[in-house]
Amino acid sequence: MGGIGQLKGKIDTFAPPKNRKMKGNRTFTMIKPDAVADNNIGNILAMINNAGFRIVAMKYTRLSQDLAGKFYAVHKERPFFGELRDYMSSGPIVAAVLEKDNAVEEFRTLIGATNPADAAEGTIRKLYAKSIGENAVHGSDSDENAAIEANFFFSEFERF
Ligand code: IDP
Ligand code: MG
Repeated sequence: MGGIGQLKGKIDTFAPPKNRKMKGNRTFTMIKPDAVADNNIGNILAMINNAGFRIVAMKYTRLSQDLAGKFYAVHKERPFFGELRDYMSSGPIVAAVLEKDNAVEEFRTLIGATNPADAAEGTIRKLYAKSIGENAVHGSDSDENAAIEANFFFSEFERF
């Protein structure tokens, strides 16, 4: 046997062991209009940094109705879509990209359940969210969506 068959074993020796394969190390977040209006930007950023996330990109901005609808297009068939679009365009937000090993999952743990009534003690939503809709922060739900959402707000020159 020759050719590729012979090379295969050699190539495999350069591949990282499967048990060292790590989930993505970046996620995307927004501090939502209710938390910005309540002057909780500083408190929430402190929790994010204290939990070991590094801020890779950040901006203070405001979504139009149209952009809020585009960002949450995945929810357009849900009964709360109109309410969500109105709320997310109702005032300024802080958008940021965060870095940590296994970032998506770790950040979802830090923010807590969508409904603050169900969120664990000490989570951002437990501390600062008002309701299932006005729930203080966004956190990506997968590595793929984290990349899509980060690209929605930031160019490659705005990430460090
Ligand atoms: P998540 O933000 O925890 O991932 P999703 O189910 O993806 O939750 O919903 C996106 C956002 O839509 C929520 O963060 C919240 O702001 C809003 N939302 C979700 N469920 C409801 C609802 O039942 N009523 C009003 N707004 C909702
Ligand atoms: Mg979600």
